[in-house]
Order: sequence, then C-alpha cells, then structure tokens
Amino acid sequence: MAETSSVRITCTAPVNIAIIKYWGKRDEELILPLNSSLSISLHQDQLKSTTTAVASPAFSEDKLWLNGQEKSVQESRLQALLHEVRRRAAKRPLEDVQREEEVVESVNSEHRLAPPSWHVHISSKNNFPTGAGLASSASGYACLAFTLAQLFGVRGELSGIARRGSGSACRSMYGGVVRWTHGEQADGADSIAVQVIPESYWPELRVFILVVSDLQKAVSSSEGMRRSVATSRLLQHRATVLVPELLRKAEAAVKAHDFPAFSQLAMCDSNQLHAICLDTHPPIFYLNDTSRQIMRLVHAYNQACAEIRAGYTFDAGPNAFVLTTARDASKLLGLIAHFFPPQTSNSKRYIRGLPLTTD
Ligand code: 2P0
Repeated sequence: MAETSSVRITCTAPVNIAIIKYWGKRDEELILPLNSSLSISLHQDQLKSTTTAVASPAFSEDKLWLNGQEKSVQESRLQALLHEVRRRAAKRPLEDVQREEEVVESVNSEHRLAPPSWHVHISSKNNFPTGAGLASSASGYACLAFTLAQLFGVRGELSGIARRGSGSACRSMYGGVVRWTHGEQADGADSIAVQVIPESYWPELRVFILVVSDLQKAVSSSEGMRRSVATSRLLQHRATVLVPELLRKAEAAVKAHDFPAFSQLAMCDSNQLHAICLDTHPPIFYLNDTSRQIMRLVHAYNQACAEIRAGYTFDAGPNAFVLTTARDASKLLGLIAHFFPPQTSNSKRYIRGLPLTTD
C-alpha cells in the first residue's frame, strides 16, 4: 500500500478550570460522576493540547507519543477511548462508508476518512509544563477524542468519548462556560458536556494561574475521589443537595456578568471540595501554606475594595486559579508579583499569570 494512503489530522483543545467541581464517581469504568460540574475553558492561544493522528493501512499497531516521548497504548483509559471511537466509526451511516471506500481506492479523495480497522500513530503535545500540576489530562484527552473522531469520521456528540479518558476532559470539548451533566442512565449516554455560554460572552473575565508547586501530587484525583466516595458523608450531601443549587446560581451569575456572585460561588465551591478532602478518611491535603496565603491575599484585596473583585479556586493540588476582571487585572497581578515573587534559583516556587482572554 502506498505511503500516501495515510490520513492525517491535527486538532487543539483548551485547558478548563472547574468553577463547580467534579468530585466522586458513580461508575469507575465508564467515568460517570456523582454530581454535575461547571468550568471555564481557557482561550486556545494560551494553554492547550495539540494532537496529530495519522492512520495508515501500513501501520501494524497503534502508537502514542506524549511530548515527544513514546508511551504505552495499553493504559486502560486510552484503550477505552480508542475502542469507543472505533465502535462509533463502525456504525457510520452508509454515505460515510461509501466515502471511506473512496479513500481506500483514491488517495486523493477530498473526503479523507480512515476506516476504523486502520491503526493510528498519535502525537500529543502541551504548550505548558505537563508536570506542573495543571490539568493536562483534560485538554489532552479532549484533544485526542476530537482528533480521532475527525480521523475516523465520527459525528454527533463527542464529549462522551473524551470522558472515557478523563472525566474533566469532556468539558474541554467546548470553549466558554461548559456544564458536564451527571446524567441518569447506567450506560452514561446522558452524561455529556454542553456549552452554556460561548467564549465571546464575558471578555472582561480573567484568570491568573499561580503555579505553587510543580511536584506530582501524593494522592491522584482518581484515588482521592474513590476515597471520598467511600468515606465522606459530606460528599453525599454535596452531590445531591448543594451542587444543584451552586450550579444554578453560578450559571445565572455568568449570564448576568455578575462577577461578585460568580467569584463568591467559585470560592465557596473550592473550599467545599477541600472540606470534603478533610472529611475523607484518611484525610487528603491538597492545599499548602502558599495556597492559603493566596486565599488570604484575595480576601484582603476584596476587603480593601469593599466588594468582591477577585476570587480563587483550587483543584486537587496547591496551585491557585485567581479570578478577576480586566478592571482589576494589572493591580492584582502587581500585588501577586510583590507577595509571591517569581521563581528564584533556590526555589521551585513560581507564579504565572495569564489572562483568560486576550484584549
Ligand atoms: C474538576 N478535578 O472538576 C475536579 C476538581 C479535580 C478537582 O476533574 O478520574 O482528572 O480522570 O475522571 O478528571 C480531576 O479529575 O479525574 C478533576 P478522572 P480527573 O476539574
């Protein structure tokens, strides 16, 4: 078979930051959450993953390179994702199958879709440090799901494919403000992400990413969730009673461009997640002293302004996402730089600020 019969696709996907957090699964294998969650996707010219996938009848196996290093494709979530894409590709409508035959017969076809039986070589890169405690799995798996879907001609709802790689990845399938609905069905068909607000809706919103530690966390998110589901009664209350209300209020605040309400909800939800981590047995400590100093700085800033002009949210690690709007961005960044100076030669600690959108 000629080398030119291969099909190649390159796509990108953004990092997302959870405002109302996902914490706890109702199904480990299908990655179905106990509660719905809400996130904002960063602008794609900032933190993103880029994936190139090539399918060819000449390949004898699937292969994966992550930031230039070859990785095993046997990892169970990667296998689940690949299997799901190929399963859907095999069910493509007749007109797609005819196009697929065109690809095989005519390598110059405009409609270059790969048959699901072809093996793929995948190269995925992040434009940010992968080991820096930022959620690279979300953008990485979202990008992989989207790229493979384009390659094999899978249409329709794709976030359910990304979810098989990592729960939060389904939210990186969209820009703007995204809700991942927990769903009711046992097979996860209704546990999908939807865009609730487009990217362009709130251009004044800013987020600074403060990398407090680039060390690998002691308790992975998956393990932490498992432990919280098994031992925290607060988690059960949060999933069923508190999150539905938080979600409703957060979406209303975004729609109204109500930064004080949005920011307050983000801080409360973040603190609730870390309260659940403490309520977990044995307890999980994701925040450190620097995280808490950042929280204090944000509260002091708001107090000095006599209104909420900044907020924070923390995931399963000590790194902070500081929320604000264009009006306060440079003043707040100046304060952050003053109290948390950039990385020095004898310290691993550094702080990075990025606007959510460009002006
Ligand atoms: C979130 N986190 O909503 C929450 C907030 C961390 C804290 O989603 O097991 O890597 O792959 O589904 O998606 C991190 O968990 O976990 C996460 P899996 P994931 O963003």
